[in-house]
Amino acid sequence: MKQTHGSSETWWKEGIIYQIYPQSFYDSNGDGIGDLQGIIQKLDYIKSLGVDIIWLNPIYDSPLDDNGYDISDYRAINPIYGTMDDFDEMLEEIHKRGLRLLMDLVVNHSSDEHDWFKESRKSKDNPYRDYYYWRGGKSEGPPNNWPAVFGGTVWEYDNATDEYYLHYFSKKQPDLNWENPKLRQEIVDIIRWWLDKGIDGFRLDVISMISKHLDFPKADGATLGEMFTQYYCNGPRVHEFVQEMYEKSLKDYDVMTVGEGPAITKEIGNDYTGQNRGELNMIFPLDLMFADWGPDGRFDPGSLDRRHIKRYFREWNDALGDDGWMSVFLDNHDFPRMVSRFGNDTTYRTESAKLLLTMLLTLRGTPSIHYGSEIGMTNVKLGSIDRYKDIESLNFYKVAIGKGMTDAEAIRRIEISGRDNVRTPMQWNDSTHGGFTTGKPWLESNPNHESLNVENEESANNGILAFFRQMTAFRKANKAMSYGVFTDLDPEHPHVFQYERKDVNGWFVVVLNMSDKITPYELSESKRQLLISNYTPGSNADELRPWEARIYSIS
Ligand code: ISL
Ligand code: CA
Repeated sequence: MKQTHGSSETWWKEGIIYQIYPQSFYDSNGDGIGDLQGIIQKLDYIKSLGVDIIWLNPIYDSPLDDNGYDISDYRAINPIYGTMDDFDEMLEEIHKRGLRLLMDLVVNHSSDEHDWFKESRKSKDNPYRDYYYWRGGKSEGPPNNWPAVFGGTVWEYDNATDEYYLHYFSKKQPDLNWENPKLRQEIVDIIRWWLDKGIDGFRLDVISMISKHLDFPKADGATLGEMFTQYYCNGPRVHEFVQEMYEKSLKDYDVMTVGEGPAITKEIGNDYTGQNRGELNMIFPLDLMFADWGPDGRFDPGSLDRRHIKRYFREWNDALGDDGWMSVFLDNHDFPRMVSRFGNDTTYRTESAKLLLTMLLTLRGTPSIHYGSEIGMTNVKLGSIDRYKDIESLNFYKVAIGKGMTDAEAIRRIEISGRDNVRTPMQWNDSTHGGFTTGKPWLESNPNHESLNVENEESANNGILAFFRQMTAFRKANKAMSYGVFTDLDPEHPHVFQYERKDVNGWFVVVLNMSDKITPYELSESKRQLLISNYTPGSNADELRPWEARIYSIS
């Protein structure tokens, strides 16, 4: 990871990330679970999209309490996905096609089934005791009153030693103690082990949470969002830890890193990614993903003013300047499908999916596309709780029903915000389960696979897939899309996003009508030539049709 940030050119600024949720991509052996051989079989398809970097959600050994974000062995492949030989073959096939592979590094916590934790819980003087946070209770209760992200408290009582251990997420995800230099060395060793295998980088899960406020103060009535900013994230030693990790491992390799985590705000984005920091190459800023949540978080969804989306990109762009870098994304395995959340997934699904892809591929930052977005996959309505799989939704349901919420209301909220929306099987064709598996899928396929699928898209001329390929090619052909200065040309408009990208290589104006409404709109540049649009050119250039997206080149 050479520290070539700022305006200097490098592959990870020009690349396009394609995210694969391994469980849901393609099942090669009929057990209902996507696997590594399945990914290998689809690499030609992935290559055909014009993307460059595959980001794979965790595939390590894991009891799957949180679908792999609970790792029990950092150097083993979960047998449901295949073997280490399959992995090596996959990596080779990826590289053969000129693609790269990012792995997900989950080192804020491990699984409670990791050997370290099994040892740690045995006794207070076990050599692994300090790999985790153990604290005594206070007057018959836990050490403090902090809420866990997936419900309940962050402290779990353990009988064996009569103490509590810390877990910001589920109780099967105990937090690793980064204060312990031995633990930090273990992580460096794991990173080097994978990099020596030849992978091309990491997405670092909740990296903003690895340093704790060790006094664990009592928090009064704070929401989860407030807990993130005040206590859980950006702890006192976080930068020291990330810098040490970089120094001892990443800096010796030409790989990329993208850091994820709540509360990485605009004010501190460059502390993580600034070119002289010796930390990360880029971040996934999450604030837009949380922007329409109410005080009760994810399952308290509200609506979002389009101006907020514009402001998010504008302000992050200004904040990072020429120093840091970000990835541009509108969904991932944690947040609803972008076309359902930011577009219109019924009347204008095709138009709005294309508009959102246009936005992703013309902003400043490395685009990250979640599998299925290239065909406009949508949220799913499964209707009853026994059909949902995600721990976060299941825990929410239990608590909500316990507090008196009706089943219908709880399901409604899960249908809007739950993470299973973005984890349904990839829709390859119109056969049973969308051609994802010949068996019974681990999570039901979205019934709309009957019409919405890759095969249909491949044969459609004006499909979303063809448009996506056109857009990736456009981005590749024009370096101004990677490096050009971004300027929001109309910050005040309630739903039209008009911006330019400009450098010595080119000058482009992008116009996006983020609305169901026909919108009269006068363009600011007159010497323009229309290059790409999600509609056939109309007679009236000064009127934007619903979800119309246009890219002009300016002379
Ligand atoms: O979705 C959230 C809360 O409802 C976020 O706070 C989310 O938990 C946060 O973005 C961290 O996500 C990552 O770490 C989690 C894992 O469940 C997610 O899948 C992962 O992306 C714990 O490892
Ligand atoms: Ca399988």
